[in-house]
Amino acid sequence: MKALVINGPNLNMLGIREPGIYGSHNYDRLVQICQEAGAAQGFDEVEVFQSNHEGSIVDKIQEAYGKVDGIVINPAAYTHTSVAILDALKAVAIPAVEVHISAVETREDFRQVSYARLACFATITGEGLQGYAHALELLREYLEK
Ligand code: CA2
Repeated sequence: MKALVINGPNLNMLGIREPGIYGSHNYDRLVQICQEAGAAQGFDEVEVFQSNHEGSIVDKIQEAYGKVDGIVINPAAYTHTSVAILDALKAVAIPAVEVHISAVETREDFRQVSYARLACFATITGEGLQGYAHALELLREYLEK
């Protein structure tokens, strides 16, 4: 079983600013959490990808078709704007979990909209970086059924 974790714009800047919202750990720690949690859940491989570019994220989702069993995605700011990422997730129809580090539901109005959520079977918010481990657990449970 292979899982793909996709992170959107600015998540590579984690730990540099806004620790009150996103915590003090950096992006390398996020990658480590995903790889450790993936192994603990029995995934053979967990690829962790980050891009600041919408089209690169769409390309990555398309490339996953036929190669990846499940996706964990934090589209970051593109969560609230990108029909292209939603359409790519729908096109490949790979089981997907949406994850947000912060509790987006308690933040600004513009963060209340999620396009990607419409193609995901679960959403995790407000659990910090451990939300990625939770997402991989939900993905493994879903794939086992
Ligand atoms: O809570 C999340 O995981 C978000 O997806 C993070 C995005 C934000 O636009 C979403 O509304 C919620 C932001 C990603 C990274 O932003 C940083 C900002 C300052 C310093 C470091 C990262």
